Amino acid sequence: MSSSGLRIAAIFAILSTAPVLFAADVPDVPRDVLRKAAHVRPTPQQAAWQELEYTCFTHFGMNTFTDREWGDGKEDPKLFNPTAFDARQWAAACKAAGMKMIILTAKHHDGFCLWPSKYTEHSVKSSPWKQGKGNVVKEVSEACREFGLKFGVYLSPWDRHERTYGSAAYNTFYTNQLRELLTNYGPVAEVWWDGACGEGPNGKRQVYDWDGYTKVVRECQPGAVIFGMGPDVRWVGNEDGLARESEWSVLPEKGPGDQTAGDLGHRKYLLGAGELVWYPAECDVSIRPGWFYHAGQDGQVKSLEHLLEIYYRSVGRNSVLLLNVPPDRRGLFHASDVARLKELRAVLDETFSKTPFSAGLAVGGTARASNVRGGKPAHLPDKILDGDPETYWTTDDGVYQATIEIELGHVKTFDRAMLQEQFTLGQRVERFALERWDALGWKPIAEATTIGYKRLLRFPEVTTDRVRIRILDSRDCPTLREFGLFKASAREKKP
Ligand code: FUL
Repeated sequence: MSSSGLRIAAIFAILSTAPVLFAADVPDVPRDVLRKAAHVRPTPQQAAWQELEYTCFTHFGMNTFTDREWGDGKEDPKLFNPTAFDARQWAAACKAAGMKMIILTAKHHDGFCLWPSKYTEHSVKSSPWKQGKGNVVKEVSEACREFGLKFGVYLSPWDRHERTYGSAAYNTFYTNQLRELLTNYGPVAEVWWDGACGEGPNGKRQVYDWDGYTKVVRECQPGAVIFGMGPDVRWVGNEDGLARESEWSVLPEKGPGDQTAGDLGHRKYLLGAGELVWYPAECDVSIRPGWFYHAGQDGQVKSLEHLLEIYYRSVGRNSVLLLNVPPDRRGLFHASDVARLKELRAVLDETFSKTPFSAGLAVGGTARASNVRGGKPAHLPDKILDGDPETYWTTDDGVYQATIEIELGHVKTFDRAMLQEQFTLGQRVERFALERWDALGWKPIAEATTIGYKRLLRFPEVTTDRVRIRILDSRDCPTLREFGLFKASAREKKP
């Protein structure tokens, strides 16, 4: 590809949307804009969230009992009556699965609240469950703490029950509820806002006060990230759990709640003005066809193969996976879902090292780089094999291509590779290749575009004692934090 072709590819990636929309009219991206993009960094909250990698969504509420996906708000609270509710069973299953957080639907579009909100009667307090004394939010937040998981809340902005919906008064109602959730249940790591919007009983469409809501989150839970209509975490754009081949965490700015910000004109304008922000992708998907539990879908839990595909194309593509597991009418994760989560964990553990940041089959290898920043020991390429996420290899300024050669010590067989950039310094690599040595020279293994927080590569089995990573293009001097080689579990279907 020519260098101007590369620049055009780069702007597609910056915009992180369908290239075809932009092909005709986007000019070359100058190096200074690329460098600027390469230096946009995550906030500490965004960085901590990214490291979670694999998280759980739990859709539980009125719909669980009406067998619906979207309630209309007219449901009788008496229908909510789980027979064996146990948040510890959810948390234990998530923990064993290697998930790091549970995000609970504290309120879905039907407006029924899983905690006894002071601001409505449409909640667990009007249900027969625990004689109206139950509190799902409290029990789930406590179970998360007990099992060492982060806790997050989905408070649907769209509320089909609340009478004030469609007026300014609803914004006060919503912020009151937000405050309740964010002050009474300990640390909240993520607040989840979709843009769902409708008309209230007055026939008017609700105008949400996203800035006001965001202020409440910042004030009550400064450690939390806000998904979707908030400024911290971006929806990947589909509900299949799949990120793009090139998933950039740096994008033109989108103001909180600005629903028009996604259009081409706005993005181009802001890019021209140099407004770039760290806005990483989250991949949400359900383990079943529906977000809520439906007994009729017990036979449709996603297969191991499907979940592995999702894992490689979300966690392995610079995104966080948010996998929904809907509790059933007992208030428990169904046995089929628990079994599938366990199976997925077992296979991932067989394939990848259980030790975080381990280089796997590359442990003990020796690395040489074409360039080391200032020739300093702190940035030598062996830093990518040391299992220490704090250390990293990087090059001198102005170096956009580089090579690291790794001698594995003896012949190894592998079919998976893992690369990480030191993403807290920015996302830079645009294209790279992995190659193996054989008697006749260097042969390609795989080529890909972005790395970001993590890139997982799958390829047919390779046997060699030497590999090399070639950074083919980078927005500024590249960094690599960790690198690993692995042999897939025999239970993984091979590409
Ligand atoms: C959407 C909702 O409309 C769905 O019911 C579900 O909660 C999904 C995760 O987000 O916006």
